[in-house]
Amino acid sequence: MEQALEMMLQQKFGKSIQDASKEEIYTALLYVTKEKMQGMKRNEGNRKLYYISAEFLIGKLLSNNLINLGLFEETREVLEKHGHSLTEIEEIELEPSLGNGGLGRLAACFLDSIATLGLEGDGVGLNYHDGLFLQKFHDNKQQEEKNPWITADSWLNKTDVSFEVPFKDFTLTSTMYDIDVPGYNSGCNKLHLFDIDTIDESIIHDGIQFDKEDIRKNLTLFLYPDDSDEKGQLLRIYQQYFMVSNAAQLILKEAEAKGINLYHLHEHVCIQINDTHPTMVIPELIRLLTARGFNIDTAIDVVRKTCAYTNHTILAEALEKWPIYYLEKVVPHLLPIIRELDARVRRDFHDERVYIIDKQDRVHMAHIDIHYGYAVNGVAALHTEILKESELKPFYDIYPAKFNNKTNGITFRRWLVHCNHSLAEYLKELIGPGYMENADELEKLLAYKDDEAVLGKLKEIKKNAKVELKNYLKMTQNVDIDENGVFDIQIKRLHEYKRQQMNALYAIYKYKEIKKGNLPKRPITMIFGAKAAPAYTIAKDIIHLLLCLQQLIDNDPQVSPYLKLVMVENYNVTKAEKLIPACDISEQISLASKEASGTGNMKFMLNGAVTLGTEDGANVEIHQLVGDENIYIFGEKSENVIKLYETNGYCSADIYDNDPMVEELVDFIISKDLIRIGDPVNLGRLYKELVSKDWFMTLLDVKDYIKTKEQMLEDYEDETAWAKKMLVNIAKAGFFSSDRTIAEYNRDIWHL
Ligand code: H53
Repeated sequence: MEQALEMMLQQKFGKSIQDASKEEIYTALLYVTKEKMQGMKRNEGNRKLYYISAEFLIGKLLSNNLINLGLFEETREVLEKHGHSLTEIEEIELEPSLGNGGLGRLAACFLDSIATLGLEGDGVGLNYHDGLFLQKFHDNKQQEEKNPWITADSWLNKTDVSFEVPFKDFTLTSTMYDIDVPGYNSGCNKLHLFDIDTIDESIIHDGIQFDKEDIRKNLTLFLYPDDSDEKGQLLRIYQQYFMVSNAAQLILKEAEAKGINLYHLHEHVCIQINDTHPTMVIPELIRLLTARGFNIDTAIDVVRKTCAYTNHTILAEALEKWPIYYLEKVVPHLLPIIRELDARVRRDFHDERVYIIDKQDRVHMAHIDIHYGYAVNGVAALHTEILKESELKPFYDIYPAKFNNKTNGITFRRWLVHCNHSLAEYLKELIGPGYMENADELEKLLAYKDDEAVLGKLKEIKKNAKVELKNYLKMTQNVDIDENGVFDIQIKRLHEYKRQQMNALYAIYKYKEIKKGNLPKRPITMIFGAKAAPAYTIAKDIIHLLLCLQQLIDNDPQVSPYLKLVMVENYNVTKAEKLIPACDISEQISLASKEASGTGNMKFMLNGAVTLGTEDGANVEIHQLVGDENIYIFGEKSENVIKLYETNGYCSADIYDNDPMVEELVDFIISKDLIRIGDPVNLGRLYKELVSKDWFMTLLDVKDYIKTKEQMLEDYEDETAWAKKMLVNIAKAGFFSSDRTIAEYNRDIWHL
């Protein structure tokens, strides 16, 4: 590495490591790493996977690639020898925000594990120039700015692969960019990102505004452009079709190059449809096969044996239904095929709940996936049960064999080895390096459950991580936190079902308690990180409430020594990597039944945080693994929540009117204290929402939540008992390795 780096620095900048700037060292490292990856063997198999996804939240790649190439330690040492630190060099890399949350990060973890298991599988997505918006806080409100990440020197490799993508009024020519995906101790795959050459970043003005109709200039500008109006929704259809038409053409091109008989395509190719965004790949592939002479029956049959679908949500709003009229405006050539697919369903099943086109002339994308794919999976045990027993029951009744569960996972290379290097090293010392490839070996840690020295060391590692976070927050946001406090962290997309608003009510509770003189035994540091979709009004109101609370607490000398609330600006993968190792209490407080899985919950436990959660998503499996002693569960169970929805049995106003404690907490949102700081429109709207609607049942669970968190804070004071909980959480996290998840996908669905 030292030699390679020296040579690259000479070649690019005519400098030695000694004289080079951080930027120059970063660039040289980038190219050294790229060269190494180009020299790697590509994974090969009998059947190749194409993982199509609107999001790939890959994060910064330098360290991750170095780890997987086995060069991480060496690079650290070389840099240190010359007075640099890899952490500092890494700061120079811009994070590609090609995803929003769990869905996109899961896709990135999966690419890592697919390559690591030596499977042949490439990702296919879009090369968004500005990714998800950059979040800034101004006047205690979120502002959106553009978030460019593509620079002259980047991980992208331009290829000469290009396709013609036909839309109603014009045809676009694509360019394919590749990012190498090296496996850990294994071969290499690729992430293919499609783009067009005519994108014009200069059309963006006033934050993230742009002309939504100028498709040639805007197609791959942003991930999830504002779709609160028709123009925005049409743009999403343009993006989705562009993504899948390129994917389908790439798949056929590669198959033909390998000499595969397309009538046997399914024996050589498998397509994973990640959520409904890539659904149009089904009619598109049928279209392309019929254009090559297939009759429609055979085309449908081959495609059905090729495509599999992962569902990531039961929220109706996230299950896409596109008006036919939109599809007609963008991709009229797909409509005859979609109508044919619907006609076949109507012929075979007399149940309008499973039709593809509904009475309002909307196309249900998930229905296409389920009828015309060969596998459907949920992402955690409870989620899959809910799909089978309620959300998708009519489909499960028709195709029981298609349904299966694949509990999500995370790559330990990024979420332990990279983000918490000292914990990873200590574990290696204690139980050997085997856990890096076989995560189940983490259980060996259980042998040290009563070992004071080991527990002490775990505490020390946590403390150091807190100090690092403290320094980072000071440097980036100029906020001060106390490393002796308990760190309580909720970082995830801002959504009412995830209930950041319930956590805000806890902050209000604690604020009032401290005002009354009921002081906590040690300072409590509540940390939030979340972006709200630009058009999601209530989510933005929740951010406003949190920022106002932050200011209120900071300015109150009576409260601030005991309570701190920090909203981390522009929460992203890089920030998650700093926050997770420092966490004591992991907030996983979604309304039971609504969080399909969650993956942050897994990252936190792996890093020794204890979960405060509802019986939702993968929390259920975490609970089973660690046992009652090592997790704090509260709130209504999912069966009851589902019943409440079915019977319209929940009325937040009843709780508000009859419970003085709840009333007091909610009223604080529009109290003089807060209105003085904040915007009465935002705070008033949020107050009203909670009292008169509260669709995600905050008030139902808030008291149990507060009680359970108080218990947790009390238990935290028994340091040895708490350290044992940390140890058990780490030891039991092995199940959540994405290597396990991917091995299951391959065993049950992909057969690569
Ligand atoms: O997907 C994660 C789950 C999580 C779920 C998330 C998700 C998105 O991030 C975006 C859209 C969507 O439909 C689902 O909310 O529970 O862990 C990966 O499966």
